[in-house]
Amino acid sequence: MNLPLYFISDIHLMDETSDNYPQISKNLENFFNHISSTGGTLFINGDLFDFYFEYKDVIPKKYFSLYNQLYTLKNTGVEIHYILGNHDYWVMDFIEKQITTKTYRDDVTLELNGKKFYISHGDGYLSWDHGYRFLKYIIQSKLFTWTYRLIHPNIGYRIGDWMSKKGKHYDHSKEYNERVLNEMTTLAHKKIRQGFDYLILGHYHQAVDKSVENGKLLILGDWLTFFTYGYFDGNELSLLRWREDDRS
Ligand SMILES: [Mn+2]
Repeated sequence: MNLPLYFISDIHLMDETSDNYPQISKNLENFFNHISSTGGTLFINGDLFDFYFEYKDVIPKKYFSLYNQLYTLKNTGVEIHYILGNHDYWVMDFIEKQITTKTYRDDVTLELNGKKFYISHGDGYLSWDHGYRFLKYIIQSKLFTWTYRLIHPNIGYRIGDWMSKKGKHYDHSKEYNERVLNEMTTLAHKKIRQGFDYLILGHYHQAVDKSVENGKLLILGDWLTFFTYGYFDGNELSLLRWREDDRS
């Protein structure tokens, strides 16, 4: 696996006609161009799309420019590893084979340059969230996916867009963010005691770069308001902010 490693999460890409799409798309394109200029490997920690559902013979056209950007990046020799989030779990072979190098439905572990990484979207880890874990189990089941695939795409996307916008509460209170951070810090201790150096998560829409024992917890922020990314140069892991003016 080529260095450096880049990690992004929670882009929650929506319709090309949505207000912030042109800016987000431009930022992404510049970021991907930067990666192709340095080489390396890109990890997407989930929720790339706000809603994605792929059918056997049909893909959603509204993400065409993103497909093009990722396809171009992949063809420059950059590996793209995509850990599916709760908003984009329903991919099939188009994303798995054409757009990414590898797609994962579970957490990913990796050892590189003597460092052990535990990489996850991060959902389902809150101790109080039993209802969520049950819902996740249902909607990610083969039966649910198979049944949903029978719905006409026009209707399936109507429902999906409605659901994803209904769930749009990405600005959390300070108190909630602190509770989440406490839980993820506990999880980081656990992972580090199991022998990992780094726990890298998305999902929680907060940007955290925190030393835990001899390792680190990174919560990657998002590309809606933070525009942050994880960066591993071979020795150190850090959370950086993508600033257009630094690179133009
Ligand atoms: Mn998520």
